Amino acid sequence: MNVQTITSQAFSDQKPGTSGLRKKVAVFQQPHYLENFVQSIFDSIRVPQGATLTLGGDGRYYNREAIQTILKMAAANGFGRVLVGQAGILSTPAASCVIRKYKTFGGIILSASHNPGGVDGDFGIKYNTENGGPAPEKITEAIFEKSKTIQNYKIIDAPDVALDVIGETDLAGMKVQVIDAVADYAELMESLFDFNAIKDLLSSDFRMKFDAMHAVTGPYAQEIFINRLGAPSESIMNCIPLPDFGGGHPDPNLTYAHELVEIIYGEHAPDFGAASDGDGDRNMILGKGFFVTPSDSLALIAANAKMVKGYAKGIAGVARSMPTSGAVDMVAKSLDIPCFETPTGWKFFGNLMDADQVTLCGEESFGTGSSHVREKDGLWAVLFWLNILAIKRQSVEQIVKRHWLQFGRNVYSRHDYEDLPLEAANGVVEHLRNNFSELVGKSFGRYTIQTCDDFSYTDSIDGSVSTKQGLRVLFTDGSRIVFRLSGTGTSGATIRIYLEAFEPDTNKHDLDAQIALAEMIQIALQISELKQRTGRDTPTVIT
Ligand code: G16
Repeated sequence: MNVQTITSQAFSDQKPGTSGLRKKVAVFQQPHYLENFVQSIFDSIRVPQGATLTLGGDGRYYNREAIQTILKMAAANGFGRVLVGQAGILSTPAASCVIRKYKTFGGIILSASHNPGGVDGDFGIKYNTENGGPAPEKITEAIFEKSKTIQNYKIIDAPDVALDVIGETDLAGMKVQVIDAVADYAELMESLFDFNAIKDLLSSDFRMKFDAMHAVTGPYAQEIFINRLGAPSESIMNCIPLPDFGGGHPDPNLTYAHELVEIIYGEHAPDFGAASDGDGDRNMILGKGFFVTPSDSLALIAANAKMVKGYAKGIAGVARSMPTSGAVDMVAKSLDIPCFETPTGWKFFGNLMDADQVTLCGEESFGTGSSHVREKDGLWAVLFWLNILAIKRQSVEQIVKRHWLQFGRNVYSRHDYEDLPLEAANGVVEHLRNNFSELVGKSFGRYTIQTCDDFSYTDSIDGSVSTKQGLRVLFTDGSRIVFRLSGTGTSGATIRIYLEAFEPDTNKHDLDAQIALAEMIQIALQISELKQRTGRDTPTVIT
């Protein structure tokens, strides 16, 4: 094998965020940039000779080029086989499924998730370990440290490998196996959900609309909803993956999935709507003219899990990220199962699932999942809802409102202030942090602050500690405001303000969240001095 060792400079900006390294495409196109990060991964994980790697991405611009580079580097670094999704495409949950099913030595996933793509958009890369989940902090830190000092990388000199046809190719002694990951993933879904019951639902007068947002789930949706579940073809939209996602922002929320939102709030709306993001791990659930918050969706899935085939034996426990509402906590309490509160980022759920302490987990950022893989899983959540709907035969709105009647409603909203100057955003956080002691005991109308803290987390399995994971302002009545800097943006800084108030009064369940939380919103702006420090007082996205 003709291995070349290429000398290059180190890059000190390769710090993986909440979900891997994300930068503008142009940054990744700098000479040696991608190669340095990939070599830093390989050096940090100590690849056993002849190991198998999983490789694929969400199909965004630069996916194919990056895959060819990584294949040649994998061959030079001693891998014996690489499983690649057909055409270089793997959704993030499908990658996790493939790593687990074929027991590969981890995988590399190319995606910037919900961030826009195209030549001027974002690109990203992350490493998932053998359990199929995102690498824990100790590995991502090691990769980052390596990337600051690395001097050279290994690559072979060979022509590109054909990736469009299923089959096997030899690359300087390493096998490149192009696989049908859509089939692998669809089989896993069929083992968890009652496809016959969903088929019956979809052949009744029930209508659904799934929006793949021109991202990676298109082919998976076609195979599952249309081919296997027999839904009419108009049940799916934007299902052709495009390198720039059709110019859209593939983030399934009320702002960016506006095409679907207009349909679901319009005349002749279908009964059920759903969307998923760039790499297929996020989901948004909608009923006719009705939005289900991700926090409520998690709670509802947990409450109804036993009626679904793959979870019929019951769930071991649940976990949610700290800013996610406490709705699932209520369900856990009534089921008498443990409920864990972790920092934002899917990687924090992995240890709990590996130790069988948790079956279901979720985040307010449109992520829901279970121990069937080690990533959040957009289509899985959609199928879970369809399975519940197939059994209950009630509307989405009725199901959610009945859930609130039983457990109470956690009124919830997230306000995002995107693309802020970095210094101003850090200033807001520092200002709050420095004022904790003055805030405690302060009253604002009917709200009084009880405590403030900087969330830190100790992993009960491996004892690792993660600090500075978001600022919590807790009120005496159980309401809370959380402030957090996003870890996934690539331009400027994003402040997220999470607002939550528990509402046991069923007469108030119909209130719009923005109205119910109006006072809290004002308190958040006041105590953070957001307007004075950033010049903004209106969020760019409200969910
Ligand atoms: C990533 C992580 C999620 C996390 C989210 C937070 O999502 O995988 O676990 O909740 O980031 O984003 P932010 O730091 O911007 O609030 P994804 O879908 O981008 O991989």
